[in-house]
Order: sequence, then structure tokens, then C-alpha cells
Amino acid sequence: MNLPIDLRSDTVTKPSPAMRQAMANAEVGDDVAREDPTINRLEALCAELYGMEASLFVPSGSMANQVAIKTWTQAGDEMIVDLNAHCYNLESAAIAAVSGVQVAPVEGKRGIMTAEQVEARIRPRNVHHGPTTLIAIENTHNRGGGSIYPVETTAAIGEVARRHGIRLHLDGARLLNACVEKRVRPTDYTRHCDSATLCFSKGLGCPVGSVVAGPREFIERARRWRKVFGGGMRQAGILAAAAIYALEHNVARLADDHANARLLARGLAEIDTLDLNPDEVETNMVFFDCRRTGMAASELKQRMAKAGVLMYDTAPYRIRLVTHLDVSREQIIEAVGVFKRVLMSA
Ligand code: TLP
Repeated sequence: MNLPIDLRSDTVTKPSPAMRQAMANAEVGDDVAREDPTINRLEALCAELYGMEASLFVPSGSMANQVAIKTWTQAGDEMIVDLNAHCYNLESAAIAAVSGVQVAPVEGKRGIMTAEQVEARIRPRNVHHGPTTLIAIENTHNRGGGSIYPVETTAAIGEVARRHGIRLHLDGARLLNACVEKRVRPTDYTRHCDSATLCFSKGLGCPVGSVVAGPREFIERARRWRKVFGGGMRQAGILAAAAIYALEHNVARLADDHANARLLARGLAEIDTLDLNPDEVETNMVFFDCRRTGMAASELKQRMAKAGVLMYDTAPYRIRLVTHLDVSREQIIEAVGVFKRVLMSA
């Protein structure tokens, strides 16, 4: 069998030969001078995909989020996010370090906040508070289990944001997973948002790259912050070519990753000591609780790695597995077999 089976993240995917060919053939120029035709094409394509005026190519999903937060806010503002949001928990405290913004966390269900929860967290405008100027949602929600924001909830939060004169940012690192699964268009979500991101280096299989999209004037200011952050790239059209290739070839197949995640979850649910509900698997992520194995997540992770299956522990007894275009259905079946062998010999 093909070991190791790497289920740590969809970020581990490597560019395919065809993607590398597209990269090799890319026309390039100096993107800081806006002379890279392939980046210009990608930014136009993504603006259209999201129904926004403009978009900006950046090196990472973290930079996409943090450039957006920096551009929408002033130091001393407050922003509302889910308690488990990536931009709050997994971007090196950049909201504080880079924007000087205070987070008002809301405990969403599987990462999904309701409009009522969000509205209740908006600060009244008086001298005791930093003004709430931004709300950020994440779709799909990573720590929420790869969960999908309902379109109606997105619309309801958008309505609250507009009514209060607050901006709504969407961390859409995996928005296309949600769209493929729910058979909706990206614009069904993004039309309720002021800005939105998309990552190419996750399930779409690119080596590097994300975009942030929004109104033209916002993107102009974001372009300056990208330069401040050191994200002004030069002949990066070779990276944009990979992203264009991914948009053309790797979107519909995200459904295969979701089917593999469901298969994996059903297999793991047969193991008595693993706690998970396969019905909660919505996209390409499977989380389970391993307390009843008698092992901490870090120990189970190590044992599984020795047996050839790689995964991440995300809490003392919580493990995450992610399916992606570099793992086949056969490897998923094999991974379940490895789990059974490791846990039966434990
Ligand atoms: N997520 C990574 C790790 O950081 C945990 C992963 O393996 O899932 N938004 C969301 C929803 C993300 O999941 C990630 C990456 C990012 C933003 C940041 O993207 P990068 O890693 O490109 O900075």
C-alpha cells in the first residue's frame, strides 16, 4: 500500500505534473508594478467568482485574513468572531499584534454563529467601549469540523452588519468545499459579505496562494497593507497559473474528498473506543474524541504515524483527519484498517 497516508491537512497536497506544466508556461511580470499578466488574470477571475469589484493575490490564507482585518479596522476597535475561528486562534495572535484590535468571541455551534448571537455582542456606541467595526465568519469552519454556514445564516448576519454599519468579512479558505457540497454559487454567500478570501493551497492543490476580494477602494488599501506585510511579490505569475489551473480542474472533484471523509468517518465509527458521529461530517474533515482509547491524542497520533497514517491532534483528546486530492479511496480504506490494527493491539 501507499504509506504514509497523510491526513494531517489538505495543505499537504503537492502540485500535480499538469499543474507544474501550467506554472512553467505562465507569462510573468513584476506584480508590485502590476505587470504580471497571469496575476492580473487570476485577480479578475476571482473578483468575478465572488461577485466583487476586485481581488488581491497574497501568499497565504493568514495574510488574506489579516490584510482584510487591518484594512477594515483601526487600533482599539473590536471585532466579533466565533470562539474557534482560525483568524483568532491559529494566526499567531495577528489580530492583536498587527491590527491592535480586540476580539469579542461568540461561541457558535460547530463554529456557526447565529445572527442573534452576533447582534447581542455589538457594543453600544459610548466612551466605555471600543467600537465594533468588523464581524468575521468562516466557511467552511475548520475547528467547527469542516462545517458549512447555511446561506440563510450568512444573509441574516449580513443584514445585522449592514443595519449597524459594521463590515462582514468571510474567511472563505474552503468556501468552494461548501459550494460544491451544497450545490450553491460562491456569490450566494459572498453577496452578503464586504470582503471574502479563498485559499488555493488547501483542497485545490496549489503549492502557495490565496486571494482576498472586496470593493475596489478596499482592495487598493489592502494592496498597500500587503506591501507593508512583505507580501508584495514579483514574478509570482507562476503561482497564479497554478491557481487558475486549480479553478479550472480541481473544484468539482472536491466532492470526492467529501465522499472519502464520509467513508473514513463511517469506518472509524465502527471502532468502539473512538467517539464520533459520521452524520456530522459535512465536507473534507473528520474529528473524533479518543479519550476512551486510554491514550492522549498526542500518543495515538505518534502510534498511528509509526503505522503509516499521519494526522493532527487539535486538543488533548481530539484528533483531526482531512481528506484531499493526494489521498485515494483505497488509502482511506487502508487507513481505517491501520486504525483497527493499532487500537486492537493497544
Ligand atoms: N489552516 C491550516 C492550519 O493553520 C490549521 C489547516 O491545516 O487547516 N483560514 C482557514 C479556515 C484555515 O483553515 C487556514 C489554514 C487559514 C485560514 C490560513 O491559511 P494559511 O495556512 O495559508 O495561512
